[in-house]
Amino acid sequence: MNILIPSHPLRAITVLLAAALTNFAVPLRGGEEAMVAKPNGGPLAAHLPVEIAVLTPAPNVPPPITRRHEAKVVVNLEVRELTRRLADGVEYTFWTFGGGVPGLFIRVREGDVVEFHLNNHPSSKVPHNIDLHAVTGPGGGAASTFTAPGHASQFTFTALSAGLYVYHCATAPVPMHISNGMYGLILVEPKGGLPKVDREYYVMQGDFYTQGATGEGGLQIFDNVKATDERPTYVVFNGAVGSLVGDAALQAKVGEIVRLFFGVGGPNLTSSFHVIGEIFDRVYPEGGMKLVQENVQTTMVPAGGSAIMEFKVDVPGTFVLVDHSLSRAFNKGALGMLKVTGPENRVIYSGKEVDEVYLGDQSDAGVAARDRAAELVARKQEAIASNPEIAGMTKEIQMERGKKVYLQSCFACHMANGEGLPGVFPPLAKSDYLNADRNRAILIPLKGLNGPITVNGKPYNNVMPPQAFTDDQIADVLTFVLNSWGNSGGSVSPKDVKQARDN
Ligand code: HEC
Ligand SMILES: [Cu+2]
Repeated sequence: MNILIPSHPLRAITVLLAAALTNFAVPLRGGEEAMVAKPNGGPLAAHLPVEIAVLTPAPNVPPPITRRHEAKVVVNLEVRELTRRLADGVEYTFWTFGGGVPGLFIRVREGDVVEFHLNNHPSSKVPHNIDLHAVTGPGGGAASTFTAPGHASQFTFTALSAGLYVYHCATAPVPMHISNGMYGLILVEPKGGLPKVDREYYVMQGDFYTQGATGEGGLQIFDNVKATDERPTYVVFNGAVGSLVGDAALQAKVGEIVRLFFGVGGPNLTSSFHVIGEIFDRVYPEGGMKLVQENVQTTMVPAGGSAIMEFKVDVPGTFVLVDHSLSRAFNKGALGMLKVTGPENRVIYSGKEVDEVYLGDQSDAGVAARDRAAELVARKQEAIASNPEIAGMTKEIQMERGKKVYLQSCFACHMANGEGLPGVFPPLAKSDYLNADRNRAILIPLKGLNGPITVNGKPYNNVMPPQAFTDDQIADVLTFVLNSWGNSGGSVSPKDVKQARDN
């Protein structure tokens, strides 16, 4: 994001806040009060037993709810902005509900009163909120949960209607927040619970828009033109190409009934969801609870929608989950696997394996090739790093890259020429504190810094949040700072940063 040229970080937040609110026709205050207060003036659900919700990362699902009464359920969800693998050799800075894409799975029961806490980690760069489609109220909770970095919000809602619902961030620009991975599922179980099955899994499809073409390596950034044109570079299950293949494939045994909780975060594409070689015995279309369709081959799931599929696995083998708009599956990543083990049943299926035809580069051989290639790339990089001529060029490249990182974050507080802000943000220019101890300096962007320090004879006692950058970026920005504005020089390598991070 490059819309902010703040002279102070708080001003940046105010600008964003104003921008976000103008995009909502919902009164912030009024909505909040209406939901928190009860006619009798007492706190909501004071009479109910209190439970802390178990939240799970995909593809896991929290255990079924066995209680047969209502409860007050406390949900704690933390927003983190994290750089992770999107495809082989491709990194992306995801904005996450709980540390991964999709966000943590939430499971409550019809009639439960949900006390929702949205916490935005201090390392985040922008504010976020949450719109849960399970909520009846302004913005699905968005109006009450707008949360700046380092802040926490709370609101309470009653889960009135059973169903499987998408939740997502609704902070402007909304398509960008969703494109960065800000979606997940909340299941409101019907009062009597769902029928018992042997396995439950959580899968969400999402479309991603990177400035580089599909497969182009390195840290990729969000491309707003492609997003607006709905031309994704990746369409994936569970936040990355290959997140459900190889050792990460879903598992089941012959004879078991599998239930998939499937959602589409979007922001733009619908899914023609299909499992190659299976028929869904039952589908709860659109995540609703009233109609159950039987014997379905492919179910259409809208953006911001969901479906539940149940099927018995009768024969062993690898069953491939796809969006049956198949270019997405074979060229953009919307492909996962369910591996079923157990005895053959020649009556149902004769046994000829077709894995290689269907799986292509996601087959076991493909995954092994990927791992071997990654190992060789790492070895090549090591050999390059130890060549002195290349080392000199590396430093220059680092300086330029580091400047970009500096302008993305540090300058908001330490100012464009590292001069700082008297009494508030210490200078990085000619900083005796910085130059005195390189190893200590590496830790500052990694872990943050607070408490009293003295820089160039002047006292500071403020908080610097940890900076959510990759090891490469932190190495680059420190190298840039150490070689700018009269500092002592030297360089920091990604290896140095990794060492500091691990210690
Ligand atoms: C949100 C504001 C903010 C941002 C962004 C920020 N810092 Fe800081 N930084 C501070 C504050 C405040 C301190 C002093 C903390 C204290 O008082 O203990 C500090 C201290 C430091 C120090 C040690 C003191 C000195 O002046 O030498 C270094 C080095 C530093 N920051 C580097 C960075 C780098 C590099 C970045 C970008 C990757 C960065 N900071 C981003 C606020 C910020
Ligand atoms: Cu957001």
